Amino acid sequence: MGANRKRTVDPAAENLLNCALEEGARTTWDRWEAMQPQCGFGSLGICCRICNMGPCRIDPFGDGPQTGVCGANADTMVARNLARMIASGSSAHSDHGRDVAHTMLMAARGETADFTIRDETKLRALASEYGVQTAGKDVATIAEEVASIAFSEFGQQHGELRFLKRAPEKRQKIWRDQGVAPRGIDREVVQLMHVTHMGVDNDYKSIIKHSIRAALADGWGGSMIATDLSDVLFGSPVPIRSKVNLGVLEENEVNIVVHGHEPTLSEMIVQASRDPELIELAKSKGASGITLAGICCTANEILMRHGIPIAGNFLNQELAILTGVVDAMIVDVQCIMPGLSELTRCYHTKLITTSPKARFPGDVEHIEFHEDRAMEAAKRIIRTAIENFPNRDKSRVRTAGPRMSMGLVAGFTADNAFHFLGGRYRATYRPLNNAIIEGRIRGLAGVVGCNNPNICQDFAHLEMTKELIKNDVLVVETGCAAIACAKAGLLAPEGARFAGRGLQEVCEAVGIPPVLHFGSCVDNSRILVALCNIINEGGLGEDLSDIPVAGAAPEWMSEKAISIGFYVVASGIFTVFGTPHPVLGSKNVTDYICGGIEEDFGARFAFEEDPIKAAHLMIDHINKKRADLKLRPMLYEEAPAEEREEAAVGIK
Ligand code: BF8
Repeated sequence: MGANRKRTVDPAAENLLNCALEEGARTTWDRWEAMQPQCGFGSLGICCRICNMGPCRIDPFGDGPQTGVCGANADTMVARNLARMIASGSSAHSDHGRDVAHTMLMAARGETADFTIRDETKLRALASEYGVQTAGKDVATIAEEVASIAFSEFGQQHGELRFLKRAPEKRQKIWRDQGVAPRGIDREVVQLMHVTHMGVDNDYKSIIKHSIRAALADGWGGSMIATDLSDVLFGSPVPIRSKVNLGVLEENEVNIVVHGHEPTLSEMIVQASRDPELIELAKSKGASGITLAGICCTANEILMRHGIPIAGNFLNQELAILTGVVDAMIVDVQCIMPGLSELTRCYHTKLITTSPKARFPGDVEHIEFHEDRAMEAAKRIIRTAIENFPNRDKSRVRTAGPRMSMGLVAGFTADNAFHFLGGRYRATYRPLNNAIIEGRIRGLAGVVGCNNPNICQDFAHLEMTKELIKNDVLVVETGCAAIACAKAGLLAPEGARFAGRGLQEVCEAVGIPPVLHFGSCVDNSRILVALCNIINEGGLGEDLSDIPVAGAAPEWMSEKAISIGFYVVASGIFTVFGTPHPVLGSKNVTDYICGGIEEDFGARFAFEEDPIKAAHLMIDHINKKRADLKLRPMLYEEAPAEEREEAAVGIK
C-alpha cells in the first residue's frame, strides 16, 4: 500500500492506486518506473535523429564525439530538438483553434443546425476588433465574416496576426524589433519545421527566435482564437460552482467521461446527456440517471460553461477506469494516453474515439464526430454508454474512499474575474490595480500545466500555489494545475484561509477564491488579455514585463507546455518550470533561455524542482517588479498598526 505514497498527494487517487496494485492493473506510474533510468541523452537534448546519417549523439562528458556526422554541435542539436517540441505544441493548440473557427463558420452559414451563436456581445466586440462593419447585418452574417477572418489567420502569409494589437505598444515594438511578430499561424509552424531540417539553421539563437515566433503564433494566435471563438459559439463563462475528483462518478448512474480538449463534441454531449428520452433509456437499464464528467481540458471547457463536474486531471485518466463505474470514456485529441486501451480491455468501460485525427488500433470503437451531424454522434455515444451499464461488475466498483470529491468555483475570465474586485457592477480593473499598488495583493501568478509521473501527482501544484497565496500573490490557473488545486479545495472561497492577510481581505470582501480557475490550456490566452487590461488600466507600468507577475508550470509534461512557456516569456513574463526543458546538454542554449533572453524580451526561464523554492523565485521576481515600479511596501509587512486597521476598514 505504501508504495503509492509518493505517486500522488491526492487521497482519492491513492485509494485507486492501491486498488490497481491489488488487481495487478498497470498504470502510467508503473510504466514510468519500468522506464528508469530514462535516456540521459534525450533528457539533455543531445541526441539527433533528424537525418539518416544518424542517429547521432554528443558525449556530454567531453571525451567522445562533440558533433554529429553532419557537424552539428550540441547547441544546434538542442535548439533544433526544442524547436520541434514548440512546433508540435503550437500546432496542437492552433489546430484546436482552427476547428473552432471551422465550426463557427459552418454555424454561421447554416451548414450545421447543432451549433449556434451564444454570445452575441462578444461576437460584436470581435467584429469591431477585426474591423468588420456590423450596421444593418444580421448575426449570422457578422459571425461568418468574423469566423472567416479568424480562419484566414492560419494561412496568412504576410503582415501580422491581428490579436498582437491587444498587447501594449511597447511589447509589440519588442516583437517587431526582434523579428518575431508572427505572420500566419501555419506559416510559422511550417517555417520552424523547415529551419530545423538537416543543414538549414545552425545558429542556436536564430533557431530559438524562429521558435518564439511559432510560440507567439500559438499564444496570441491559435490559442486566443480558440478561446474567443469558443466563447462566441458556446457562451462566455461566468463564475459557477461545481465538484471535482473521482467521487463525482455516481455508483447508480450511467457514467460518461469526456476526455481530451476540443469543446465542440463535449458541448453536444452535455446537451444530449440531458435528453429526457436518453435519461428514460438509462432508467430502463436500471440506472437512476446519467452522469457526465470530464478529464483534462475538455473537462475545464464544460465545467466553466455548464458546471459539469470534473473527474480529474491528466494522471486521473486511468484511475477513472479503475473505479469500475465508467460506462464510456469518450476521447478526442491531446493528452490521451495510449495505455488507456490496455486498461479498458480489463474493465467493462467502453473507450470511444471520435476525432478523425486520433484513433487507437484494435477493437476500440470509433464514432466519428462531424459538425453537421454533431448531435447525432453525441446521442449515439450516450446510447452506447447506456447499453454498457448492465455490463458493470459490481464487485469491482470503487467509488468510496477519503476526499473523493470537493467543491470549487470556476468560470473566471479576463472579462469577468477582476470586476468582482470592484463589486459586481464596476466593470474596471481599477480595484485590482489598486490592490496591487496599495500592497494588499503582492502581485499575480499564473500556475499552469500538466501532471507528470516524474513528480508526485499534484504535489508541486499545491505546494507552490499555497506558498504563493500565503505571500499575498493572487493565483490564476488553467489546465491540470487548476484541477489539482481544485481537488485540494483551493478553488473554493474557503480556500482563502490559506492566503496571506492582504489577499484574504480582498477575497473575503468580494467573495472570490484566492486561486482563480481561468479555464483550459488554450485559455492561457485569457491570462495574457487580463495582463493587457492591467496595463491599460494604468499605474503598473507600460509593458507586460513591468507588471509584478510570474508564471509557472511545476509538473509539465506536454510539448504544448513548452510552447506556452516560450510565448509567455516572449511576452515579458518570468516563468519557472519544475523539471528542466531538455536543453541542459547545451550550456549556450540553457544560458540563453535562462539568462540572455531577458535582454531581448524582458523575461527569462528558471528551472526549479522544489516547488517552495520555485514559488520564492516568483515572489522575489514580483518584489523586484514592485520595487522597479516604486510601489509601497506590502501593507501588512511594513505598515504601522493604525494604518493597517484603517486599510482593513477601507476595503469593505
Ligand atoms: O492542455 S495541462 S496534461 S490536459 S497539456 Fe494536457 Fe497538460 Fe493537462 Fe490540457 Ni494542457
